[in-house]
Amino acid sequence: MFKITNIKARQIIDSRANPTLEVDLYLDESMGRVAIPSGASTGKHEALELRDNDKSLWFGKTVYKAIENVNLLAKELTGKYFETQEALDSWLIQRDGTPNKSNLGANVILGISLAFAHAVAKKQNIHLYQYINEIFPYSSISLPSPMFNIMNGGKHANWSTDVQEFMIVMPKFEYPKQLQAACEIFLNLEKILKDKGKSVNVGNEGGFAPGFENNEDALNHIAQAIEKSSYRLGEEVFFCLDLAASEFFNEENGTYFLRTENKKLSGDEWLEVLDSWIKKYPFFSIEDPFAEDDWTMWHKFTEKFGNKLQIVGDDLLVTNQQRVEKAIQEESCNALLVKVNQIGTLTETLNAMKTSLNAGWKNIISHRSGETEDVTISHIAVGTGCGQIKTGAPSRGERTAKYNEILRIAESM
Ligand code: 2PG
Ligand code: MG
Repeated sequence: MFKITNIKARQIIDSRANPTLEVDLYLDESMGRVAIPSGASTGKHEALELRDNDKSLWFGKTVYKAIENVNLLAKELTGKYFETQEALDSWLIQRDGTPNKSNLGANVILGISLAFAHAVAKKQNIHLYQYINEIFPYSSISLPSPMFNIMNGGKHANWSTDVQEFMIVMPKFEYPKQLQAACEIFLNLEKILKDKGKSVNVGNEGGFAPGFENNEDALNHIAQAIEKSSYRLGEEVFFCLDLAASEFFNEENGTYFLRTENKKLSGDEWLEVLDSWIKKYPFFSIEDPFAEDDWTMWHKFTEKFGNKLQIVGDDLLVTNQQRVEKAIQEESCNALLVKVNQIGTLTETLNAMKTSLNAGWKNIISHRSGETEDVTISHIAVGTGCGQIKTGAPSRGERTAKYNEILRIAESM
């Protein structure tokens, strides 16, 4: 039994200069602290992130109402005992009473849920990843293989490319060798871009965002950087993409519009473009190839490539167990991108992961494009033994925080 003795909340800032919520939860002297991340290319089925929307203040992004809600819940929860994470999370879900947490705010609920997890781990004198594994015992503790997002585009980089994330993965290497290889490739990519007189400024997730005439050009530059670093593309290093296709889908006429290439494509035409890329480059994983409600195209894509590619649902699934179940039934993809703030409690996150795992799918723990120094997701990735994490480039402190935490975790194992 864990007795909540105090809960506090404050407004801090995230990596995009936006306010966000930080929550401290006390079980006597054991304090758990968590900062809530925030997306830019958010799925429309995500749980509600409560913001004040007062445009005269910080572009409407302040979270004072969320702090009030934490304070309100603090009054109700202080002195209460909870036996398990699930018991607390069920209490929070019921207290909110809406399907998308629009009453209290998913950021409020997640803050309390995750801060409780941190505090319980502390109280038990174990690492957070060990606590996660206690409540998610379906895979053993293991270090994840990262997808490093070394070239940014889409909404994360003012549309320098249509593709939001160009990532590399090295499934045959171990961590930290993967980190070393990613850093070497990243630095060689910087040199290549500089030699061509291109910008080496980075986007929201730390990857370069120089802008190209077409999306394939970005892949060609990364291929050069891999070669320059003496790694073998297609044997040691593979490409992954997050297309975040909802962001360039036109709901009115059902077309996909590639700005950099000035092409307006039907779902089938867009699938043909993807097919041509898949034939040409060694891909390991493709995320959100179609819009969040374009179920027909998701199914067509998975039918065609599902046995050779990891096909990842992010905006499609929003870490929501019901949407995962629907996607399993409709054979829409074969992997779940896991983002705690899309759903709002640790328990619901783990339930979605369990459903995905039982269907023979893969799970990938993910950051948001707006992040803080918080390292909770590194522990979730290790503790659930899911094998994969997506947390940006090896650049920008809020991204390196996660990679560095995995190094510390590795030492403690
Ligand atoms: C994504 C994420 C994280 P955002 O689309 O996968 O990379 O972006 O947090 O903006 O939704
Ligand atoms: Mg995504």
